[in-house]
Amino acid sequence: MTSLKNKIVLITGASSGIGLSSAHAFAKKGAKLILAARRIDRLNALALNLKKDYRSETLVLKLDVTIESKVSNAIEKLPAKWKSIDILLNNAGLSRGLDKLHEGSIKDWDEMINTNVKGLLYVSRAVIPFMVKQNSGHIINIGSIAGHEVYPKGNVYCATKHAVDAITKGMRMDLFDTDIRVTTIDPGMAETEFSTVRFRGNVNKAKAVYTGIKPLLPEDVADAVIYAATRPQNVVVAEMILLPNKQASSIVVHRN
Ligand code: NDP
Ligand code: 8X3
Repeated sequence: MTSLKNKIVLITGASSGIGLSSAHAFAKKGAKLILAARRIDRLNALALNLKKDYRSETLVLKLDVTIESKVSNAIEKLPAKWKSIDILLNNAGLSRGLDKLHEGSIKDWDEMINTNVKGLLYVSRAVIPFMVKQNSGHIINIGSIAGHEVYPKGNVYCATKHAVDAITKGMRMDLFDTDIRVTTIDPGMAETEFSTVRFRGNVNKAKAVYTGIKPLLPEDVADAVIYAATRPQNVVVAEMILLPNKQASSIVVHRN
């Protein structure tokens, strides 16, 4: 098993959902955490909780992953003792809208592409050179079942997650001669703020997504992340698709 004690873990999108649950799970294992997102108040509250619950050392980073100059600057300016990141959890992401392509909002498309694809690339481009220099590290991307299948009106969101799948495979090939590991964890329906963000605060519409099914909890996804991160160094969990029971594919869902 790989111990996570004192490992430095950078989590993007740590202010909510899967990122927040992963922060707790890594902290419980004794990791030191760089918590990144745009909502700094939430990150500060999380850092306090982690300190209280696990005596964790954390660094809070206000970061919008869509702004390349800010990303590279933030990573470059990390204090020396935080620079050697052991695990990068590329989790920040979102969906906006659920529309037929020819009726979709270009602003929504830009936001999804800028966050889920370009944001993940910017953070990876900034962090991986340090990993290559130290010849160790683990990149864990949060993809999606939507990176394996397309569902009606999911067009651009699915495209961004297919891109994450391609980028993950590319990363693994480009790093194959190093000791760096690359993983993608690809969940199906997980109840987080994801659907509230997708439907711009329409809570009823968001709740309806999970009606009659027991979705994944963000803790379930965090569990899978920890599983991948703690395998022995000779083992790479390349890809893990995680579905709630009674979801057989993006659109085949049995609801009570
Ligand atoms: P949440 O909405 O609960 O969390 C999303 C996180 O991403 C927030 O912490 C948010 O932080 C962060 N984020 C969004 N945009 C940016 C940005 N520009 N810069 C920095 N951080 C950003 O949703 P989930 O936890 O569900 O989503 C996490 C990941 O899981 C996403 O990549 C999503 O696509 C993926 N996923 C989710 C599934 C689900 O059903 N929930 C299933 C499969 C995959 P802030 O707003 O503070 O910046
Ligand atoms: C999130 C899961 O099915 O809503 O990636 O696209 S889904």
